[in-house]
Amino acid sequence: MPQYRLYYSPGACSLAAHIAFEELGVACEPIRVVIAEGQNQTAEYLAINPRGRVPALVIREGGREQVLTELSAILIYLAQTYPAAGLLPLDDTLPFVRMVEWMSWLGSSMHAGGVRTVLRPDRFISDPAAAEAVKTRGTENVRIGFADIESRLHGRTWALGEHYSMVDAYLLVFFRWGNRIGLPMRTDYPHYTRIMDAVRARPAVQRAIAHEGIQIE
Ligand SMILES: N[C@@H](CCC(=O)N[C@@H](CS)C(=O)NCC(=O)O)C(=O)O
Repeated sequence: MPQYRLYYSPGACSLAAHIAFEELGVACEPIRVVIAEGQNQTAEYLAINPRGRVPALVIREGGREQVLTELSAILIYLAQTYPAAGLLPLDDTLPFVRMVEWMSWLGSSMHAGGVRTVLRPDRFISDPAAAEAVKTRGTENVRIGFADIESRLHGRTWALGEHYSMVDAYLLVFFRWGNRIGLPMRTDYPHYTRIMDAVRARPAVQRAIAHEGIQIE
């Protein structure tokens, strides 16, 4: 059985990987790397993930350690290593690619090109005077993204249909970020809210949230 260390920052996208471990009940040592305090840029952390990002999963097996980065890769690794838990649909082509479609879009347009422009405009423009304009335009883009999520979740039990999956956990990260950037998530996105309330009600999710010490409105 591999041993795991999961590097996470409270409320970062690493929350979805944290939830995955709680859902699996697989032992994992969660290691806090607080981005707001620059802990992701220390020499110690950069030796683990030179990209300076979380999540990073250290997999220790047979006396050897490997580091896996990128949330979607970590979720697929866990789903495939522990298939009985059904974290993600891996067996049939269409459900599988639907999951890849969600995770690709969340990781790119919604995260790197969306919420990040609002929370970290300094990464997109060096002139602090122009940062506000980046944030404003970024917020508009994020709202377009949330409207798209809302329409896709309409009439669904979970993001992928009848089965809860780690796509729902990933969506919870964005729901919280939406609140953080001041969007009225509960009033503007009722279908998204309904599913996120169901995600939050899961004991595994509550454990991950409590461990990270974060709030989700
Ligand atoms: N594409 C990466 C993105 C990881 C990422 O950007 N994580 C953020 C936290 S949500 C981070 O580590 N930010 C630190 C920084 O940008 O300095 C993934 O999906 O894992």
